[in-house]
Amino acid sequence: MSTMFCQKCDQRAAIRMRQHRLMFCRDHYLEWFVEQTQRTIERYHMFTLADRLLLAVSGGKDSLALWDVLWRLGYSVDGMYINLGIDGEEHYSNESEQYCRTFAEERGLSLQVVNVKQSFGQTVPELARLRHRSRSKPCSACGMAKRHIMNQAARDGGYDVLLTAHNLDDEVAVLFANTLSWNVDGLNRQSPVLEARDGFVRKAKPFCRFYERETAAYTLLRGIEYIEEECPFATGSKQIIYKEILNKLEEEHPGIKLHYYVSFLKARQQQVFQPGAAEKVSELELRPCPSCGQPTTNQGLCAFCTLVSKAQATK
Ligand code: Q46
Ligand code: ZN
Ligand code: ZN
Repeated sequence: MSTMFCQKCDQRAAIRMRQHRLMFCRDHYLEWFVEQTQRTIERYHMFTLADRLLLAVSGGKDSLALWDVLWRLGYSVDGMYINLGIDGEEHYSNESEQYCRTFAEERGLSLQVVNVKQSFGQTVPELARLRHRSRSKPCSACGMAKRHIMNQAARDGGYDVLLTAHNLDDEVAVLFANTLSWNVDGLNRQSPVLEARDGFVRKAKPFCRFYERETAAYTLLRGIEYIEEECPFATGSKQIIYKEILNKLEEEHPGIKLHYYVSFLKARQQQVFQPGAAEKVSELELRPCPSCGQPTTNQGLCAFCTLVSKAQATK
């Protein structure tokens, strides 16, 4: 194969992005990536330099890459790591925490850590077993706990926006799942930005237009160290299967994932996915949880506090 060169200088290309018809050397790629992040932030009016941002970091490549980019762009962004108490082969949660701590220390950034076992008495897999004894994967309880803890931290800390590092591959996998079941409420809620409402903090996903391959290349070329091990519960998930299918499509049709996502956002903007009657009713019925004060549709405690009180009762 002939040598490929950067489109901006005479260096060898470090990355070729068929979907954008672009090739860059290391330095020009890093520059492009930071510029594109800023463009996405502006395109969707996500936040400004005046906002206080809280970023959910997992120790993985996407969240650490996002923290690095926002820090370089001069945003005021703190990190938040939730230690879920997941073991895996290498004590997955503790190792991930260490990557986040090292990253923050090296750059003088502020990181908050919540250890679920220490704060709520049980690890996430233990809490999940209390909820659904029969299920082998703790993912639904895990997702609920993460959303709850993040929102609480953002509210308590007076942050303007809560950020996550979901990339395009994550977004199209969710979109695919929502389209397969015509989950109109899910489609309506899927957005690069979700405005604050009824006790939920404003949320944004500045990496939503980057392919996973692009965030991986940024982390690698920037020399950011991150946890390579995946959560042991991630294997065999539907999301991974959807990602594989979408990757096959992308191989044949470079750019199709971005097209799928962008066309969806356009349709959403045209209000093709109006919230269903069920969601309208539940919106009206949101009330603060008597224990934590976060919004819930439950009559008494919210789902997370219910689980934690169960855990305390079993001790
Ligand atoms: S939900 Fe499930 Fe993830 Fe929680 S238990 Fe692991 S795979 S970390 S995004
Ligand atoms: Zn170059
Ligand atoms: Zn609660």
